[in-house]
Amino acid sequence: MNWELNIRKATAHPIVMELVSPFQTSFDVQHLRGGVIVRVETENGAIGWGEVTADLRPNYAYETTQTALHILNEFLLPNLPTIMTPDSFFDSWLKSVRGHPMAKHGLLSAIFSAVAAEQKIPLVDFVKQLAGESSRKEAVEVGVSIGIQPSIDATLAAIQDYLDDGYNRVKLKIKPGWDVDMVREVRKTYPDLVLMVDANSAYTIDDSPLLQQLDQFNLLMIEQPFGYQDIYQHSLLELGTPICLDESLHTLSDVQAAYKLGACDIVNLKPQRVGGLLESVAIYNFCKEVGLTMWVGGMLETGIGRSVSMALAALPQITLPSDLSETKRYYRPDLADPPYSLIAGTSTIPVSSEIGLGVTVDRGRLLEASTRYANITMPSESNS
Ligand code: OSB
Ligand code: MG
Repeated sequence: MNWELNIRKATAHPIVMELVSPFQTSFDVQHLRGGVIVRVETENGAIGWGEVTADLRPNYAYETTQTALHILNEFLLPNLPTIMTPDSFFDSWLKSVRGHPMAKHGLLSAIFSAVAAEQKIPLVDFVKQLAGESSRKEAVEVGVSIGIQPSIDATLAAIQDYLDDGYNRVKLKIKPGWDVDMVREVRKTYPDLVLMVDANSAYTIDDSPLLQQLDQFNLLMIEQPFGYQDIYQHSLLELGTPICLDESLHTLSDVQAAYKLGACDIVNLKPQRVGGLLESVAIYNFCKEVGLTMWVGGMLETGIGRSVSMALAALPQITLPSDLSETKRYYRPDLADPPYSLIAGTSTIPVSSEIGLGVTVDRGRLLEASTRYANITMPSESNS
């Protein structure tokens, strides 16, 4: 695929979004989500948008809203090549910044959605071409990720609400003290539910006997039981339940190492965590070649980031349900329209066929979200 992009202006807008309900994981309880929205404008007048999901606190990953702003404003944006071509992404510009994958993903998303806008094609078809695929889905199979609840009853009620909405795959967050007994109760009530758990790195190899008890519950997978940078210890874990890696996989090379060591059966392909769509597509093609199963992870992103993740999840070899739920489950209102919603009676969400990003950013709501960011001084005071 050939294209050339001439960027006139690129800006980064920090945001704080208010979640419709708090989201609790093994590492945090979240009421607010920080991030940065990137906007690019081309010489031809096309607009592209992207989202950096780096949060107010460095707990899922080391990046924060402020580090992303710093990397974008001081390094990536001032040195943007004036003319971009497919090859120029691998030149010294992107490589000159080590790490900071979420900042890079936000900027690359804005660039690619501007390219799609100029080419007058939906982003999903741009991603399809980037991956070298000849087809893509019209709708994406999705599940819902449910945070740690105050009680078993609250967990069962939350599950029932989402099943009523139409979701048919549920992911439950677990942590030490909130695992085997909780899952047992859920299984009793929902013997046939497609169910999985995500530990967000809360366990160590010494917990292996406890994790083995989860094998009796017929889980689709267990996501990221061990350290956020670990691959080796995951390879030592003997489980009947398939192991999925999230936090540990930062690059294609990590995925290759995990595959070779037998550390993961399933890949959570999260574009934010691997530095954008280019690395995502490289990982996608490796997994396709060796037969590793994939799905696309979420980071409570707004419709802007979600459009990009939806485009990735529309690739044919993403065969498991992705963590890309309905917009109303995160933000009311979102920063972009229209909201993503389930097709009634299914657990699928249609991919946008609009030209470019696929959603329209509401400038007023973006300004409100930026004002919320400006009014936050200490994340530790205001985020809980
Ligand atoms: O571990 O997959 C995760 C949210 C933020 C950071 C990490 C994770 C998550 C989720 C929610 O599980 C996924 C979503 O619905 O966006
Ligand atoms: Mg996860």
